[in-house]
Amino acid sequence: MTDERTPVTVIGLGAMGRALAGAFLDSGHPTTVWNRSPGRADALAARGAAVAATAAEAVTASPLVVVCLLDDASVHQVLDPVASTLTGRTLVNLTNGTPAQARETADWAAWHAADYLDGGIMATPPLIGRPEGFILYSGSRTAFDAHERTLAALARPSYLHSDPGRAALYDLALLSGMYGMFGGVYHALALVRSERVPAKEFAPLLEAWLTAMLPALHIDAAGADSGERTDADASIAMQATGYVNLLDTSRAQGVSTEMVEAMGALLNRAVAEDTSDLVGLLAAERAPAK
Ligand code: FVH
Repeated sequence: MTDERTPVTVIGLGAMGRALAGAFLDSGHPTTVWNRSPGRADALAARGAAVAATAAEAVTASPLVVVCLLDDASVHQVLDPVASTLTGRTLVNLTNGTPAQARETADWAAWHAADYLDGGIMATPPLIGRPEGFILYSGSRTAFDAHERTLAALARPSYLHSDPGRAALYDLALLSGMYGMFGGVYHALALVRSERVPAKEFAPLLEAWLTAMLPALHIDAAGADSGERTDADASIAMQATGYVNLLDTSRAQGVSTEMVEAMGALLNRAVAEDTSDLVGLLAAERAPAK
């Protein structure tokens, strides 16, 4: 277990990287930062961060190196040329990516004798350093145990699995839930606006409805695991019939149906295949990666 003053390096000073570095500084960690474009470190430097001149200098400044860049390609553009400097350090990659990319980067880090944790940030920059957000980690358990207290400065750390791809899988699945929900929200708001109802007047009802429906996800989750989803309370055939009204009304009122077509198609497929297992229709079962 490290103490709260473990030196840390943050590579990537976009909106999220600046928030991460700021949280480390607030927690008293000696913090070194580096960014491709100069200038983004100025406010952090004023708060006490050391600004490295090169990525190699940044890596060698700390035993714990946190990277938060745009995507997997940018991670490798920055780190591949300085890979040898990672030997003996812990690399924590908080860049959004795929499970396959996480596993490849873990193998790459192991090749360079670096401990590796992949992370999925479930927070926006303003939530970093606050209790509402959390960060999912997978990969080296040893690295997580050694640095858990330091990483807690960013957001509540949650270790998932030794498979480095697990955090990315959960991250993407959680984003899927969020984007699906907001897609429906945007459609709902467009629908009421099409009759000039103030969206702000309708929003509390939408919140109450979504909140009431949310616990149903546990029934769907249990059904997805067992393959024995029943639709006794709300049959799929009934839902498919009612859904036509949603689509027809949208079209009649000039509201784009692009956000809601897919669910209608899935309901129709479930009716055609005589199943209420919507998750089963979507999922292609495959063996766990590791
Ligand atoms: N911001 C958010 O709300 C979300 C919350 C959940 C996690 N995501 C992920 O975090 C990664 C970084 O996101 P960000 O918001 O910091 O993104 P930007 O503000 O656009 O900053 C991007 C940084 O990446 C650098 N960069 C881009 N391409 C390269 C490259 N080829 N070589 C080196 N660095 C590169 C960029 O540098 P610069 O443009 O300032 O020179 C920024 O530092 C991301 O994976 C989110 O999905 C954020």
